[in-house]
Amino acid sequence: MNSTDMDTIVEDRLISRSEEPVNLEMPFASLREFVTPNEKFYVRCHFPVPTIDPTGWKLRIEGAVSAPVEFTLDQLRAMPRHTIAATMECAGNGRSHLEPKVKGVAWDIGAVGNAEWTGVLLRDVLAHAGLRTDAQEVVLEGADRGAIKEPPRPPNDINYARGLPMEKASRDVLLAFEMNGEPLTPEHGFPLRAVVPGWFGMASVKWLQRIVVTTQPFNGYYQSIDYTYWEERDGMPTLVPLAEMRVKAQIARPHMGEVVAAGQEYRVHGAAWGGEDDVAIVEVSTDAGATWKAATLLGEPVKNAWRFWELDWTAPADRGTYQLMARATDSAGRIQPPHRIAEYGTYMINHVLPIRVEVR
Ligand SMILES: Nc1nc2c(c(=O)[nH]1)N[C@H]1C(S)=C(S)[C@@H](COP(=O)(O)O)O[C@H]1N2
Ligand SMILES: [Mo]
Repeated sequence: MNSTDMDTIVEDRLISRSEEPVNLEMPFASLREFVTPNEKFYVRCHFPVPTIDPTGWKLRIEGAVSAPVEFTLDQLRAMPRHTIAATMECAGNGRSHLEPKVKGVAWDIGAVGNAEWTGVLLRDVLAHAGLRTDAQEVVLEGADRGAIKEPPRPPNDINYARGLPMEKASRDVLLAFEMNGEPLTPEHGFPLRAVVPGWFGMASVKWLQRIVVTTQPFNGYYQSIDYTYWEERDGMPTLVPLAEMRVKAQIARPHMGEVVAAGQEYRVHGAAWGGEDDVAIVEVSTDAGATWKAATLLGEPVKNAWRFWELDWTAPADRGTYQLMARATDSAGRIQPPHRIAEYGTYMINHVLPIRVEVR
């Protein structure tokens, strides 16, 4: 093994964060493929994975529509299909790095992946049902259900459900039956899931069974109690449902605590993504944030997908502990914050994360 491979053997297997419900993350240091293979794509579930028989399964559309309709899987597959790329990041990705420690799945930085999703547009399905003029939101309901354990909690079992504003729902949301050319696996939402491009993962409801068009904002559990953050509106802190992803660059190599040989030529690389805007700049600091250098963005930008980047670094001749950092800026000029933003609670962890490297 030459020195470039020192301490760089990383397994491809997903890391288990919990068994029931199943939560798995990708070892981010194993980042190689622009399109994350299905078996390397993180899994985030709130309840046990439901077993769904596709022959009896139907998607029901109801609420503020001309008439309720149902679609079988075959009917959906016969509609005009679209394939889109979308990077999906769990809003809690990076949580284990928060100080002080907070509750929730203790993700490292691998609760993110990029896939090609095939399915039908939500707006085509809504058009079949006919939207009423007073339609305001689109609530997506999954087939998975269970009890919430921590108060404040609804007294009975609930289904996982999330609402979307009509503007987003009728623009680019996909109802996907395929992930990277394969039927969805049970963990990723078989037979049908939503893919909400540019938004944190919680919006992309899996195991879809029902769509309810509402005339009022939906205030379900995962919209009001969980998956919210504090935003200052008219001078008042207001609870707002999480939505768009925040611009972020992550370093895949070196990984936290990696040992690098003194004076070694090292390729620092990783991925960057944001919400609905493209990544414009990635900068890297190899001196704990004192100075920054532009990294090279690789390939061409793909709408709603992450962008790989790299920077050649010569490890210092002096042994010691060094801190590497990456930060991204999107095309709207938004940049990663240097420090944690308290209002984000246990979510939207996009402040600059120092990666400690041991130079020997
Ligand atoms: N029905 C349902 N949909 C869901 C969830 C869930 O628990 N149930 N988890 C959400 C969250 S928090 C994330 S991050 C993504 C993860 O999708 P994945 O497991 O395919 O990576 O699914 C979302 N959709
Ligand atoms: Mo998530």
